[in-house]
Amino acid sequence: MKTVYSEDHRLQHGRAELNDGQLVPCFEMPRRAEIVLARVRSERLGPVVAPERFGRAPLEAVHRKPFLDFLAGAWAQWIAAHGDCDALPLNWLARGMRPIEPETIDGRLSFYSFDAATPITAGTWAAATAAADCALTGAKLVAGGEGAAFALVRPPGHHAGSDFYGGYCFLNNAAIAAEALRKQGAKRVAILDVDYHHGNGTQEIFYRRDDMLTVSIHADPKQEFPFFLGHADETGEGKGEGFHLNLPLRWGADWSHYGMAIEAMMRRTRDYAPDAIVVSLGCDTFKDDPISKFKLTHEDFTRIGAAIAGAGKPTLFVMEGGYAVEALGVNMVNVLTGFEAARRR
Ligand code: OKP
Ligand code: ZN
Repeated sequence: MKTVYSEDHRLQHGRAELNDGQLVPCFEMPRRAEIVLARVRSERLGPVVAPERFGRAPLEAVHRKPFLDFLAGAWAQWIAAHGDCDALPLNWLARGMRPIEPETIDGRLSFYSFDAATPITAGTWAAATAAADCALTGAKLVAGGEGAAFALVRPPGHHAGSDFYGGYCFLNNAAIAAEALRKQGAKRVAILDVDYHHGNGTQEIFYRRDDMLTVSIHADPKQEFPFFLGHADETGEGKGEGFHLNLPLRWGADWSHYGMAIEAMMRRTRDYAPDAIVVSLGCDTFKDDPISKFKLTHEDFTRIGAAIAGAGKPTLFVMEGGYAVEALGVNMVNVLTGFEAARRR
């Protein structure tokens, strides 16, 4: 399969995030993409192609305009107020407070974000839009009959919602690509999220819709970030009721648990009979991931790819998390080669 990649991901290189009570170097770093690219090349997955530029319209199909305006202009407003250091929020709304957008940059960061792990830097907007363009290029390849494609992107996207950012995510690359696939003729699209963390942004964006199935396997929000979405009883609202499936697993889950969740994910996907699949591909389920508590092995990622191939649908893989950086190339590409090997059978 083709890999869509842009070097512009390097423009997002935040210095620090708040983790376990300390400001630590960002886990979401440029080297993540570089190690995956090296593995794509050494395993001869297929050609690496540059993205086309799609502009604002496909972003506006998923995100609210005021939020996009905020993201595009946040750095300029931050540097005018505080000088050249990464922009992080310091407080958020709680129950009883009013969601009125403040004027100052500190207030606006608080208004549009949900964590202190997602620094806005000079290159954030350029990097995030390049990632969205890669996902959109992948969607175009898949809509054009490619069978499968891989958008090798960072920053990731699945925590970004219609009007909020957080969890290292600014624009929801997978959601933007899924919406583009709908506009290019797919009647139903399934978004399968196998990142360790719940895809809260993706779910929020499509929660009232029945033309997008969302399925997420993730650490139980009673134990894990993002904490406030991803429970098993969340199944959709309005006509979206029954088109959103959450499969939370407890800390310590290994293939004996994860494999059953993958089977449930693929059963629901087959019932839905989508015209295309978008995979939010996180490999932070790996046993050595520094911020996660699942126990998947290198081989388990091959199994995930094979299971997804079983649906037999045009499939776009969009990179999300994975912070055991040295192992990330092997784990990501194992999913993709596992998919291709199973599809050839
Ligand atoms: C982004 B993606 C753990 C803190 C978690 C944010 C995690 C964002 C994950 N001590 N901080 O889903 O991989
Ligand atoms: Zn994750």
